[in-house]
Amino acid sequence: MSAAPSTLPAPDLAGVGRAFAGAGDFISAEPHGGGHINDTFLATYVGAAGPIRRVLQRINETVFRHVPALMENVARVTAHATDRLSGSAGQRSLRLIPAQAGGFSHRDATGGWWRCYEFVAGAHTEDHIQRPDQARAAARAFGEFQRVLSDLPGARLHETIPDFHHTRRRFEALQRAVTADPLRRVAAAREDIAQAFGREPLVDTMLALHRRGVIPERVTHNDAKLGNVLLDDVTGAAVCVIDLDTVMPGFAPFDFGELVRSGTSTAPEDERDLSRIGARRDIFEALVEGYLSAAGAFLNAAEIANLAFAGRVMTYENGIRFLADHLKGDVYYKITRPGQNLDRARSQFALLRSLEAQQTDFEDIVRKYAGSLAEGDAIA
Ligand code: GN1
Ligand code: MG
Repeated sequence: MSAAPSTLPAPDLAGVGRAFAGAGDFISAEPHGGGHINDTFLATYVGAAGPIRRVLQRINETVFRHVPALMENVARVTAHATDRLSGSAGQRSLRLIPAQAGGFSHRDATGGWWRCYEFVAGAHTEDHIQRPDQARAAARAFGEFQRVLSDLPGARLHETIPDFHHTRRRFEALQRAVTADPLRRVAAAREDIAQAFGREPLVDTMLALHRRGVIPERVTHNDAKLGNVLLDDVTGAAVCVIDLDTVMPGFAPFDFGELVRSGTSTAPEDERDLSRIGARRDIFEALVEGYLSAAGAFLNAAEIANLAFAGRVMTYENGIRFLADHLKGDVYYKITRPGQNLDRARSQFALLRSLEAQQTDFEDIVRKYAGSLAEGDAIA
């Protein structure tokens, strides 16, 4: 679930398909995958050696305002990751196909921006973590993704959505929504707003650790969930991290935290029966094991010490985003029934309470897999 998809005119897929470099003759393209933000198509070409498939994607400019900057990020990140992962038997990187006219994007006659990726065969996505092996695979994949990008050379990446995980700014947005109350929804959400405001201490900790030089800025994915990893059809192993539009500067623990938020709950994101919501310990443990097996080598002690905490922050941040959107009239997250964003906010706060209740245990799990943490790195 996510921002509303684009409502652009039906694309000239053949024209778009031909705009990218040499795969033979364009045959056809059909909608592909379950993404809610961009429009994605699987295209078939026929080349000298037989059929070739590619992924064509129209980028949602309502969500991503500055496509050239976004594409510069994606091109740098995929080139570097491809280089770092080449020769390894495990994970690979998405690879962009150049446009015939140069660069990696094509602007169609209606002004829409397109890009083209190599198709990764023999792999699929799964929406929700149900088993520890999925959690381990996904967390390892994002750890590996961060690891190979930890030495990305050159300038800081562009912020494709400014302040995306700036929890203080998200908190301020909620405050503004409460004050404006454009749809008179505040009265019925008093309890939820009180929960949100009562947890304000969660807001600044990571930012303060960053300002003190304790938590570094790195290249992070920023939407780390199982659904953004291609899994091998046969073995279930992670093959490739996808959905790279939000790859930008961030804090490594927040990717882990987003895996915790999106993956540990016993119930769906919009569950209304709060008694059904809890954070699964077995999934949390598998996330820690998988993530640290890849990222443990480059993270500093403070980042590791704040992994469990980051799970609480990301759960809180998503909760206040859903709540603010409910108060504003569901302008960002699509809903399929009235009150769904309020339900989502409530489910996030219920998950947060469960994470809080298991805080000591979960921090012990991190310590167990991290070996010894340096003294003095406060677990917030
Ligand atoms: C959106 O579309 P999806 O599910 O990958 C959102 C995430 C939220 C998530 C909550 C660009 O992601 O930040 O965590 O919904 N992505 C954007 O379900 O806002
Ligand atoms: Mg996605």
